[in-house]
Formats: sequence, structure tokens, C-alpha cells
Amino acid sequence: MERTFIMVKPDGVQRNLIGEIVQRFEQKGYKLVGGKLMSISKELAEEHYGEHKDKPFFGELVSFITSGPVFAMVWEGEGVILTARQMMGATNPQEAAPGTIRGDYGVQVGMNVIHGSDSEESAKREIGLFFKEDELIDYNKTISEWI
Ligand code: RTP
Ligand code: MG
Repeated sequence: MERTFIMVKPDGVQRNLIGEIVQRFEQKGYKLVGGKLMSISKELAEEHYGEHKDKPFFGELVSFITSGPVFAMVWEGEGVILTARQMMGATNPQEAAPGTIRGDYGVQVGMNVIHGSDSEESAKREIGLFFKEDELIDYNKTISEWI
């Protein structure tokens, strides 16, 4: 089954949005298979955002994502990678549609509340960076029959 890596960024944690964000994915019908509050080291941040290392905002991005705890999660379900990105909304919260997480809770592109993997390949890579195999829980939910 498809899995994606989702992370409440430091601004989302500070603003008490962990519960709200978890609730959106739960109620949509996805299954939480891993989750933890953690601090990101500079090394992990640079690796995670490696694709942006030559961008002018890279330094700011790394310093922001390491500025406080994040809530890292793995969610599972049909089409979860793309659907999670749609639920998050556009990268710039000022362009994100109302009803999306960034559209409802963000203002600045540098503090946009949430991260989500953008492809199958990124999802695999990011899940591996943030979670050990035994931190991901295989279990059945009877409600799955109704989604
Ligand atoms: P993310 O990786 O965090 O889920 O965000 P994304 O896919 O929507 O956007 P991406 O292009 O991967 O950019 C990563 C993060 O870099 C910050 N950013 N700042 N100042 C800028 O112009 C700028 N552009 C991007 C954002 O915080 C974005 O989430
Ligand atoms: Mg991205």
C-alpha cells in the first residue's frame, strides 16, 4: 500500500496545529503508520532538502526546519502521496486555496506549516531518512472496509 512522509514544521508545532493536521488525514481516511516529535539535526535537514541546496533560500530553509521540534509522520492509503499534497495546498500559503492546510493556516512561504513528499521516489527516500523500519507499524483497521 502507498505511503508518504508528512511533517508538521516548527511553526505548526509552535502554533498547536499537530492535532488539527493529524485529524485531517485521519478523517480523510488514511492510516497513520508512524509518528514522532523530534528535533532535526543540520545534517538531516541538509539531506532531506538536498534537492534545494543550490537555491538562494536553502540556508534559511535549513535554519527554519531545525529551529524547533517537528512532528514527523508516515501515512498510508490509496493515492496518499498526491492527495496529501492537494490537502496541503500550494507551497506559498498566499497562493494556497482556502480549505487546504497551508491555505487555512499559513501566510509566508518560508513558514508554511507542513511538508509532504512530492513523489513515490521522494516518499521512499524521506521515510527512510526519518524512520527506522521498526518504527512503522503494520496493523489492520476495520474501518478500512468503509473507505
Ligand atoms: P516541502 O518540500 O516543504 O513540502 O514544500 P514544497 O514541496 O511545497 O516546496 P519545495 O519547492 O520543495 O520547497 C521547499 C520549501 O522551501 C521553502 N521555499 N522558500 N523563499 C522562497 O522562495 C521559497 N521557496 C520555497 C518553502 O518553505 C518550501 O516548503
Ligand atoms: Mg518539496
